[in-house]
Amino acid sequence: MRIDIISIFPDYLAPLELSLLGRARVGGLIDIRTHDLRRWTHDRHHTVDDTPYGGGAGMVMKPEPWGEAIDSVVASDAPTDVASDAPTIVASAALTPLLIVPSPSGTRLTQPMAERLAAEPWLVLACGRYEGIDQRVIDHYSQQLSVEEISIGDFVLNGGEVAAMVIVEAVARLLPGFVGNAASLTEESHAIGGLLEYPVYTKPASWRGRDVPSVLLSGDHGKIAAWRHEQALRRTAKRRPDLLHSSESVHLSDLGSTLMVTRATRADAPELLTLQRGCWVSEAQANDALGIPPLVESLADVRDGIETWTTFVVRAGGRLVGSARARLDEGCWRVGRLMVAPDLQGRGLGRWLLEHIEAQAPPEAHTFELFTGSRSAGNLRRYRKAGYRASSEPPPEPGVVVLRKPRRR
Ligand code: 6GU
Repeated sequence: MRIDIISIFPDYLAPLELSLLGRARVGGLIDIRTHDLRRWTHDRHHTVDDTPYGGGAGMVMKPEPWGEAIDSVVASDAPTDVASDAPTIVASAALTPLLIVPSPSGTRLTQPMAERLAAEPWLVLACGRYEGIDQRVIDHYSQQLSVEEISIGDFVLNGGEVAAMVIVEAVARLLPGFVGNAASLTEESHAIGGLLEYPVYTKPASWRGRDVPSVLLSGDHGKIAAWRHEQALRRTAKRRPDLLHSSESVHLSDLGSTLMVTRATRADAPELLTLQRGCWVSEAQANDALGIPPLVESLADVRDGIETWTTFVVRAGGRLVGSARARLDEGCWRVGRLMVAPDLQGRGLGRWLLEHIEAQAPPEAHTFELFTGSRSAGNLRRYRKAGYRASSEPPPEPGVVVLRKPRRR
């Protein structure tokens, strides 16, 4: 990935040379180039700001230096394959960067946003100072590039540089190869079901009279997982109740017990049959299709399904409350039979299951695919929100819509 950062204080960005980020730069994983905006001024004082039209306090950054700077960076050589130091050959259409303008008035940076940015080949960050950059710069580049104004939180900094460093760090660490242990990425705060991370402990077992919670020394991994989950929920409820109430999180506390997710076995077939019938009635009614497979399959069919698909079941206090399955078909991870018990719908469990089944895709999978009834408005909305878009492929059967989403690495 290439990242260009334009600022009147390029020295402010020196920490980007340190630690893991510095190593990723030296190793060629990421090509960060900083630029001094004043290079694109032409007066003796290298003026970059002026008073605001309409009056008011503070200064506004002039459009001309920004225009020249961004034009020059965008027109510079396309991102290079820094690992080999050889320029990447860009076929026909020239690569254009995503332009990011850090601003307290921007959209708030979130982990899903960082993940989306990490999939871009080239980012240009334009760090404003003072009261901001003349709006015409943003309007002008919005016509030729994707432009995003991004805030890192509800507070005000003196300029975009620190925010740019926050954005760069949040994005760079998601690049494949940035951190050795990929599991440490998926288990951290905001990555699992929208919950904050549980508290962690290391040796010694007793410190200044405080003991590590005994469950962590028990060696019982089931109990440890349940305890950590409980702690994560408590923390989230106390510190960030907004996360529990957002549709992104699994509102597990309402389910009255810890959820257990396991690979389905033949023994799950009877309950799965019951659950899928309960779940597909409304789908069948909405689409006027009472003969759909989930409603008419026999117990033997469900057993066969478990054996031919990677199937997961979710249990709450022993009760089977959800399931999803998938299998690989020519690079496509086909997801199906996503279901949540009717009385537990609307709490994010379906979304969690979808993310879980997506995460099981083998490395060869480049696309996720699923389908739903063309009149199942709720499903269509939920899948759209999860990044799926209708595909132009002919549907496997009439009355359904095939939805796809490219896999993000
Ligand atoms: Cl991106 N810039 C500035 N100046 N202040 C901020 C911010 C950005 N995000 C939060 N506060």
